[in-house]
Amino acid sequence: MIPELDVDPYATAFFDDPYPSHTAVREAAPVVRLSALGCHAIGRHAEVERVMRDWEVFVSSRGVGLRDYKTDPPLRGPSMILEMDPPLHTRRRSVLNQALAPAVVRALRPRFVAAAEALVERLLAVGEIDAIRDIAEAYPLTVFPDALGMEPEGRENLLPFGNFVFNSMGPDNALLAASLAELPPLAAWATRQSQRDRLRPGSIGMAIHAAADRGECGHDEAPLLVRALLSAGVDTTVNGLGAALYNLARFPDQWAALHDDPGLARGAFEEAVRFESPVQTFFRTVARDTELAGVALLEGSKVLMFLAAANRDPRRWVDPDRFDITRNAAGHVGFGVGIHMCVGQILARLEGEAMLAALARRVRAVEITGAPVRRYNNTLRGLASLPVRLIAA
Ligand code: OVM
Repeated sequence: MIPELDVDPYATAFFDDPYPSHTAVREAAPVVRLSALGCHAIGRHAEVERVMRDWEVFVSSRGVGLRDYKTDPPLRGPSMILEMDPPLHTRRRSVLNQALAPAVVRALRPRFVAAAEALVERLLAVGEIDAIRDIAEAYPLTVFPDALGMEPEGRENLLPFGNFVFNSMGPDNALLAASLAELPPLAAWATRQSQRDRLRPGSIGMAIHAAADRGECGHDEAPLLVRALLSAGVDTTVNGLGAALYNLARFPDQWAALHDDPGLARGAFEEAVRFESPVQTFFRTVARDTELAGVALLEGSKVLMFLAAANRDPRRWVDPDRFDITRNAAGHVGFGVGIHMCVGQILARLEGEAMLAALARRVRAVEITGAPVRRYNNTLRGLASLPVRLIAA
């Protein structure tokens, strides 16, 4: 018998404190049923990794949210890459891999570092700031669209558009309704901004259009691949950076360690992604009858993967609830695993490292000066506001 749990991962009480529920899912069994959603769920690191690696049985093409595209039409054009299986996925993935290749990202580094250092100087002059609005949002909102080659106008659409994309993977709740209400102009903007004539020569976006010129993908596919980067590339990084800042502020010994050795910046960002899991959940759909950890799963079953629970599974991590920037966080599933593993991860890590290193060098301590405010989203975990005081070194 599969344990049936009364856990609703889209309830406000869950968003406010998901950890007891994560533990309940993880400790009940390798596979559980969630009565609130009528689907299966997994919360242990081993099973999450196994399901993500087995893309032939646990497919993405029927949607990586709660909806099964076989019976429920997608709310957005299904992603050209995230919600595709091989062989279609493989060709498009290689286009994005090249557009975001290590050499491309390496060339961006000086600009990203300079932008982070300039931002820290401006913020130190102010002193009391909102770490979410003024750092976690402000920094990715300049360097990422610049690298993508976007025009300056319309960037205020990026966060609400991403908010919709990640709400769309959950149930038909109030969060989704609010996102859908503001969607039409956002979607029109994202489509326009992805066209070749809106992108700067030499940019990541233009590299995707150039791949179409070489026949590596269709001219109809290129703007949709640019659009996928607009969908997936900003809110994720904002919440990753926000997670790092929140936990470094909550645990002053960790900030002190980072200030003593700014070389820990990269590890601090990785640990924040493990510890807070900005992307909390993704689904797969069972394409043919199968078995997982001794449990029979029928074709058409939706499986909810609690990435955040796997990232704190005591079977995998020593002292998992401790935020420790010196730990080796490699192997977390916050960027996914296997063929769909985050295509922008080196860009995300560059943003995280550059910003945290710039802060580490110039800021001795960060004091939380007001109540943090949570931002609710069906897939993303993060704050809307974190008032802090920066203490200069
Ligand atoms: C996409 C897409 C959208 C949201 C998230 C994502 C985390 C990908 O459109 O391809 O990956």
